[in-house]
Amino acid sequence: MKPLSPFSVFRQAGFLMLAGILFTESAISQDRPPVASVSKPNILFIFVDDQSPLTLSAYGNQVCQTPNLDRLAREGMVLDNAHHMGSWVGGVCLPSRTMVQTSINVWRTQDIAKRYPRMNPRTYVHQPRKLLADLSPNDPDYYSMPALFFRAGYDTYRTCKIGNTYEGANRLYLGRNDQTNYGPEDETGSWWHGEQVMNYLKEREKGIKEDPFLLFFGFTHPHDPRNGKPVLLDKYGADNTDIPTSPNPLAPPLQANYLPAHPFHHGHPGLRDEVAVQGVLLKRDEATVRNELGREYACIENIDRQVGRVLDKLEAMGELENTYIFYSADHGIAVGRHGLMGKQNLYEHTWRVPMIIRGPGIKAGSRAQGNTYLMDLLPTFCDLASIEKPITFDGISFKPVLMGKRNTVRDVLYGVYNGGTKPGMRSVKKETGN
Ligand SMILES: [Ca+2]
Repeated sequence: MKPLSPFSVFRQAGFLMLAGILFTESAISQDRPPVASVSKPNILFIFVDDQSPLTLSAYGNQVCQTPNLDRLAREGMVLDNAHHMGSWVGGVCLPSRTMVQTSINVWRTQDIAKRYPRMNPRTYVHQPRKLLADLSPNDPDYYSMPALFFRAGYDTYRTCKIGNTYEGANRLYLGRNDQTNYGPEDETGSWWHGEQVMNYLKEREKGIKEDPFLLFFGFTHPHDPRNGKPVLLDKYGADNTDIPTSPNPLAPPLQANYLPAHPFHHGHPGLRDEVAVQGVLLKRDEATVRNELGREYACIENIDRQVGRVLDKLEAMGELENTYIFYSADHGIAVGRHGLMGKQNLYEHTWRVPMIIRGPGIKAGSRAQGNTYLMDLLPTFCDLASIEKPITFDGISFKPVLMGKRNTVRDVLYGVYNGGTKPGMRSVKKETGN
């Protein structure tokens, strides 16, 4: 069946008329609810690039140290069966991030993901209020995360990487400080993203910002090149440039499903992730893979430190208990499992994503299957913020899971990857559990 564009969906549903009734007034006047919104919860969305849940102690990892994410899990809920839906391109980030910000499914992201070129930091002018004012209900971005939350009276802010992401929504956050940070130093690495959020919270502390907030707290790591901070590289027995020829005993052990080569061709000839990752290239020997794991863990622990800074700040400001915190990644990654390095596959280590949530009404230390996709995040955010769900969403809210009322929100999960040779690969997982 031919994929439906957002516009064709609107037409089929007679949605233009409905949208005219529900949304035209606010689109024209930019009305925002005045005071009632202050009682709404804040949402802090922490979103990292290329991280398998299997790297976190909340999912059984015993080497990578993430005390602040452990705290989130201890004080909140862990979902064991959260997934991204897949990709039609090697840059899995792009459809994934489009799904996150619009709640449309993987096939429909093909219609809009590349509508806008990536931000050029040298020429970019951030003018979200003008763009929001000009948005038509016929435009898919009208129903994107920053636009929906702006109209609901939220202050929206974003920091993340620049490339392979959905620019149609990125440009609509009221505050935006994006930079691509693969460096080992603070100003070129994850600390910089943390510092942007800290600066935002300091402004809020001064009373400059009072509306409830939606913070898109994104990181560039642990996507490669995994240039860890020297002190953390030492801890995990890894080196950014001097790749060992024999395993460093301090490096993380190989995973149980490590293979020196994939048993058959993965279906994507010349794929960057499988042939050109800095420090790895075509090598899959133990020393190289363990070094790369050490670099990955160093990057993850550094992200954890930034999460800790922000959690402590929210707590000191008295905002923590009114804030829903979500931690997830745009997809998982192999890093040696099954002889692969990349994310262009549908093994569990890649198809699944971390999903840890803390917030009002969520039982501390709880766990559920969930059976969620990343495109369910926006409907869940809307549900928690009492924002009406537009008809454009393909995802569904998993608030009932967060509140302990259900274990899953669907029984069957589908995954796809066809960014390489066609027709590509598919995965179906049936897991009941309600
Ligand atoms: Ca990614």
